[in-house]
Amino acid sequence: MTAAPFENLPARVPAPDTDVSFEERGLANRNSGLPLELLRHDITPAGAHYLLTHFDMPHLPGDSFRLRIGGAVRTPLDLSLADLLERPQVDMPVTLECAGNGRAGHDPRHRSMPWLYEAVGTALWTGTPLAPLLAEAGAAADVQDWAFFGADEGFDDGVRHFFGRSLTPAEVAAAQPLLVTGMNGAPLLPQHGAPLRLIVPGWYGMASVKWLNRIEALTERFDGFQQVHTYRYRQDRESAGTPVTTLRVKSLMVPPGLPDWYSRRRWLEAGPVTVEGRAWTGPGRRITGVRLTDGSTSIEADLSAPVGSHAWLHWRAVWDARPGRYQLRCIARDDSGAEQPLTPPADVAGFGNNAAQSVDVQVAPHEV
Ligand SMILES: Nc1nc2c(c(=O)[nH]1)N[C@H]1C(S)=C(S)[C@@H](COP(=O)(O)O)O[C@H]1N2
Ligand SMILES: [Mo]
Repeated sequence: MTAAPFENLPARVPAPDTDVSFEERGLANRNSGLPLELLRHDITPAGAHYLLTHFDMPHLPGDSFRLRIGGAVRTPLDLSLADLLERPQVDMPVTLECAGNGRAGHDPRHRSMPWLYEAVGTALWTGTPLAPLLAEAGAAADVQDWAFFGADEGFDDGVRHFFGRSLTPAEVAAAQPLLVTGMNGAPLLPQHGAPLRLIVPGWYGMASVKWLNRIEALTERFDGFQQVHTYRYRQDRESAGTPVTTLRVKSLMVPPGLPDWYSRRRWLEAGPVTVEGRAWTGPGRRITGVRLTDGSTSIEADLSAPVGSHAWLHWRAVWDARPGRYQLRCIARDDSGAEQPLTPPADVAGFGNNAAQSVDVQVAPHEV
């Protein structure tokens, strides 16, 4: 590790309260979330898809762009954007969620991007399958990992690095990642990784490296910062932890009724209310039910078919709203038997928080 190049950085110790720091507000302004009412769309409008960018977004003009595939391969490849566009193209709806989504629901809270619920979206990604290209490069027999690097560079914990992640050959074979140049039928936007990004269906967002310009075959496991120092589930700060990989079962609702501007508390009139939302889970698993509860009664939601094999489904339930104040919660379960917990799973960095959403709703007897 290189020596920390900064002095007196603010400590990223757990915050004992729910107030966010000045630095966290800066992160929140750079990294926008999905306005939950747009959960109504099967495919999230590109401008409303959440964003998470660690460093600065690099500017990579398409005409001079190259993707280099090297390391322990038989045939190193050096590809232009045109080369990639000539390859077979696939359109795939994929639900992407940031592993830190829900972090602000933890107490104490790790100081980082303070997401509530909104770091999720489903885009229609267009790209060419990764695996055939890696096969063309030809991994040496002893390759253990493929490392994927973005063109964006910066520091974290004093360590200078390009954003980089890896997948083992077995993970590549199972996940069927795409090398993506298009989003929702248009060229990839700069903030989503233009001109080229990886999409790893079914994995938390960090695996889907943006501004991808280098792939390396490694004969040992990748030890990059974003692989071994962060994106680990840890019960305490000292432990090595276990890697964050695929999505946990989760659901969200469109908050019903009218919002209060500041508190986001909801107001609605008594009577039947259709509550709708989305649910998703990890690869190879299937959502089997979503339950909507107001604290005393529970309703099983009607489920639509998933938008794709790696994308969320739509659900709806009719709630009989009676005067009073409620915490509405939706709780999804999948065919592995997993169900969303009511409280955040313990994790020091707030990763993988799939605790059921809670929406504060006030039901009035009469119109105001
Ligand atoms: N090069 C690069 N790739 C990256 C990141 C990044 O900061 N740099 N952030 C990752 C994380 S943590 C997430 S959640 C997703 C977010 O993708 P989006 O901004 O297109 O929604 O990109 C991933 N890929
Ligand atoms: Mo993320």
